[in-house]
Amino acid sequence: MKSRALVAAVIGGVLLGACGGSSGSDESVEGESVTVEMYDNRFQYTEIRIPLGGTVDWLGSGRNPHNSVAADGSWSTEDVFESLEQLEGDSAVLRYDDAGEYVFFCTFHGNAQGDGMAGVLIVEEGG
Ligand SMILES: [Cu+2]
Repeated sequence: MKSRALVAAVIGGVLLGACGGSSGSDESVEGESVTVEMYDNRFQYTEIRIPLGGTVDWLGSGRNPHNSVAADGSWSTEDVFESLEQLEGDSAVLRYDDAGEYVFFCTFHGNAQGDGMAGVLIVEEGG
């Protein structure tokens, strides 16, 4: 088990390296219903854009428990998952009906200042 985890970690490192250039803008996604995997220990996307009424499926995809919580306290995956500990395969779909720009973070691996496991969700008003 231990060596297997190590191999997975090495492969992950290679894949990350292959992606190259951490310009900061290559981790963004846009859509009406977006899935964001919560890895160990980072979000798949750090900038997410959805229209008003759009959804985000916050999906556990690591060995550690994760969650996504708005820094301003306006929403949390706990609202629908009823726990802050989402493990691999645990899904929490949230619908956003208030436009705004929300800093979000994982309470275990980030903070409300946007450090560590964190990102920005932008809910855009329709035209
Ligand atoms: Cu986390």
